Amino acid sequence: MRKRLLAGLALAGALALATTGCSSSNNNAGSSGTGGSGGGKTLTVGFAQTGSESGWRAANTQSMKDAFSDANGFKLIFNAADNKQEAQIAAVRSFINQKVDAIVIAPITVDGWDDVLKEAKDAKIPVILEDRTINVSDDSLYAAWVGDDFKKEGETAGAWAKQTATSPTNMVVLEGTTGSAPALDRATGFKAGATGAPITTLDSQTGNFTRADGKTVMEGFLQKYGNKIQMLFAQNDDMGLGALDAITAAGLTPGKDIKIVTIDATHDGLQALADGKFNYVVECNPLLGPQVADLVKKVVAGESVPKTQVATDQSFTQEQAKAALPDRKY
Ligand code: GZL
Repeated sequence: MRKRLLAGLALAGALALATTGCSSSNNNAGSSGTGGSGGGKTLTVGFAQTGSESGWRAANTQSMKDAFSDANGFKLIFNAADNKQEAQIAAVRSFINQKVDAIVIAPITVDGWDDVLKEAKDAKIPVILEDRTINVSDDSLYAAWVGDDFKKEGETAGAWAKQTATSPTNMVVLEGTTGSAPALDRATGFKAGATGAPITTLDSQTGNFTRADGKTVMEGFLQKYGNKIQMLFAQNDDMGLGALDAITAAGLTPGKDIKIVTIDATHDGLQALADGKFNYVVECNPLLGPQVADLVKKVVAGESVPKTQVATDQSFTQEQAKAALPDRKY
């Protein structure tokens, strides 16, 4: 039976911990040095990031680089795979060949991970997942996952859409990367949250979580449906921001002619919300670095760690965005 760690099953709350007796030892050479924990030596960690597709990703990458610093006892080997899973798997294989002490992956898509994770297990290199979840035949192939509850984010967006659609409403959807956990789970969550709402989905296509593709796909929607479109659900801020250009170019007013709900709550997304161009934004916290670094040290030291850690997310109205913007960290 294929197992999928569904963030939505994770308990609500700040850091839902489902402790297992998970531990790992590895006898890799790693790099010798001082300052790290994990027995005092510097830990060499390979991090396979998705790419640099969005503002959220930039914040997540910075959080990880800040946490996996020399001063914190790490030597970080960073790879961004340009959102190509085959490149990301190749990066993991490279980390295995370099005999790193641990591997961290933000998996681009949910499927295709069994083989390379088995190779890491055979090499006695622990794997920690951050951000996105995966489908695996055996969840002992990774030590732990830290991320956000995508299904809950979708439900929150769907509940807002239901509350907003007081009469029959035509909606279009900009989906995230095809086959990625956030795209799959946010869609599932939105449907659950919007159950019973008079919302008709005219079209739903991937914009690959990028501004450029969000704009291009929205241009296509507008050419096809014009002012029949009354609502846009963009599965991340960046696609929504790209769509703004298309909407205004079509002579329509975003936030008024087309109500817009997005997910991430990056600075630019909250700015669009505060400016009245978006109508509601659900947060997906990218600042996961400290939790992941703590997990890596514990796993390498053979300590028991929680299998899942779920970050807390909030949501924002236009007024809440204006109040939050001055203190936002990303
Ligand atoms: C969500 C993350 C998604 C963001 C996008 O945790 O995987 O990928 O929502 C990012 O902005 O590209």
